[in-house]
Amino acid sequence: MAELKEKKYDSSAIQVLEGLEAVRKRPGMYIGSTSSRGLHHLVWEIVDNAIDEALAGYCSHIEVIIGKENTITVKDDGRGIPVDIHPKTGKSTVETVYTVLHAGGKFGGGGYKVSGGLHGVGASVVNALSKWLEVKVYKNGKVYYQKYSNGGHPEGELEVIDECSMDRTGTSVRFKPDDTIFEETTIFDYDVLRTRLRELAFLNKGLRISLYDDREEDKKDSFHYEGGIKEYVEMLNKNKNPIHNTIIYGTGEEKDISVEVALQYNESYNSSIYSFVNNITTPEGGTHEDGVRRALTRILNKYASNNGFIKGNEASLNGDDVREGLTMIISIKHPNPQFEGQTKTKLGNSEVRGISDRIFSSSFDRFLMENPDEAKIIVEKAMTASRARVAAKKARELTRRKGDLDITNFYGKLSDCKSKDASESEIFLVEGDSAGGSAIKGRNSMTQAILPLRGKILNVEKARLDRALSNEEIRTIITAFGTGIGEEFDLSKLRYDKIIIMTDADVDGSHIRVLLLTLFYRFFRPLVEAGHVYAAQPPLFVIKHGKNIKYVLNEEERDEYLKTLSPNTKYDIMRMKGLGEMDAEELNETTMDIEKRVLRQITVDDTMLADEIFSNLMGEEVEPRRTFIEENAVFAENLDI
Ligand code: 28F
Repeated sequence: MAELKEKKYDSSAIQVLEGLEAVRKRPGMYIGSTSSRGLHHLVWEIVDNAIDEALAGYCSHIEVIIGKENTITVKDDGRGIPVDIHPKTGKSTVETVYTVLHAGGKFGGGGYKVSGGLHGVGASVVNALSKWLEVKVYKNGKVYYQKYSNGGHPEGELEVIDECSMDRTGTSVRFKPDDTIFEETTIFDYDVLRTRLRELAFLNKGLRISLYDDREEDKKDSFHYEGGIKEYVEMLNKNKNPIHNTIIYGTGEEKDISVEVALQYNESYNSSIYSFVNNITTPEGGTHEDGVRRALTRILNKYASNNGFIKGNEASLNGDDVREGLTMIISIKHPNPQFEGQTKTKLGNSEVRGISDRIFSSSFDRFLMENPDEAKIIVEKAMTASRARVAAKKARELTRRKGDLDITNFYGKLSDCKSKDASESEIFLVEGDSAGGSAIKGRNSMTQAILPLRGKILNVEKARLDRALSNEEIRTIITAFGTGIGEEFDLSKLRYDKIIIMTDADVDGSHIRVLLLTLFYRFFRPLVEAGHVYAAQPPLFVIKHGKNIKYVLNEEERDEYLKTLSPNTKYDIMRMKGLGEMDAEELNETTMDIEKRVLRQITVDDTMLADEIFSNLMGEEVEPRRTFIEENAVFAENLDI
């Protein structure tokens, strides 16, 4: 009997090491990547366990500390991980949680794991990818301690190292990521941690989450929201001019599924809807979002027609109408979520549609009844949107008809490429006629189309679709892309694989670039999301020595190049003022030739941040826009250009 037990323990110990070794072999499979994103994922795995303890009702404060040497400490004041022997592994539960793969899910028994990062793989994965990890548990008036090193190997058993008062309970974990795994970087980004921890505090009302950065003096934040997602909506709408005071809020529970919705309308024409399942963002939406959207349209239509807002033969409100200027957060907690879609971020559980519809519609209905003044403001905003939509449709039809007449005008502008194969074709949107002229001469006419932009591009942050369609430059761009716009948008009709913005490296150039990006982000977002949008990078300096001409992109490259020259080389450096300074051949060499150029792909990783940037930069307020255009580097950083 004893022998059998011994054997069992041995084999499970070997399995443990093999499990953690597998994580070290293919870290990407467990944490997505070993880039900065993967590094931060380690923190989320540990924080998620603390959040679970909070959701179970036992933890009210979570602290995260970035240590001087880029270690991370996470503490909670929950019950503390159990220290007794785990029946399935023969080791303490603490050691089980930290060394057995998927311990969180597998050993959970009873209570379910509701939070969990995108991967939700558990604490043992963090241990496997750390140089060392220490865990302290405060429980039973004692402080328990265990340390692991070199990817999860216990240095000893779980032991009692100190005493504490009987009412002190909780778990504290400190770890140092393994720099042989995270080769790119092991430096934690305060703002990345801050943004997500704040979000977790919004999503879990009443929970306090604090962040400290020991690498710098006095760098700390503490987040605690009694109003939860209501306060989240308030923050998101702060710079967007809300059109009514109350933040509408609905909550309820059905069949172990809890639903929370908060919303408020602002002056803008965009909608910002963010949904979450078990604290995980669901950018592709899903049944929870469907249910709430459906209810929003139905309830507003009912209210509008019962109260005489929809006149005569006027059209009823559609989804786009009721979402104009809407900021909304939907947060549900589900014991068994099923994720679907390309990136597995779309909720699939069909029962959730009806549940979220019922819970939201009853509170929204009541709000409209009880607040007629605010209801009127909201319904009238949607009615205006509806009328504008009808007008936009007419404008589009007009564009199409006028388009026939305009076609010579259009083709006069676009120098199309010969190839009709979209996968090899690209279009350069070029600032100004003179650069446009050089680009036409310098291009590869087989695959490269040139569209010079002469007129001003409308700032669509301040315009509805119908006005955007009346702007000639925008109409030309839409015609060239071939995709259509608004309700008619069809990505499969895109005529070019790459849309390349080519502007000067000066203030005017960045202004035009931002206007174009705003247009793409607001009206052609799938283009950006599918990675079709790029910025060309014309050189900033030209270095001439003897017969040699060298173009470089930035100061860094310039200095690098100068170092390679022998000390007695007599050379000239010129700052390039604009695309127009280069002749066709130079432009081709430096900026357009597929073999030699450097393009920046425009990606929008974080839609919430992008939305904030675009609305702050391109909205009504002049000051933030001016500051931005002057310090345009911020844009590159935040938008991950
Ligand atoms: C710093 C990170 O990891 N906090 C945690 C608990 C509390 C329990 C627990 C955790 C039970 C069977 C797995 C305590 N008492 N913070 C944390 N706090 N895990 S992790 O249980 C672990 C599961 O196997 C806990 C009673 N039940 C649960």
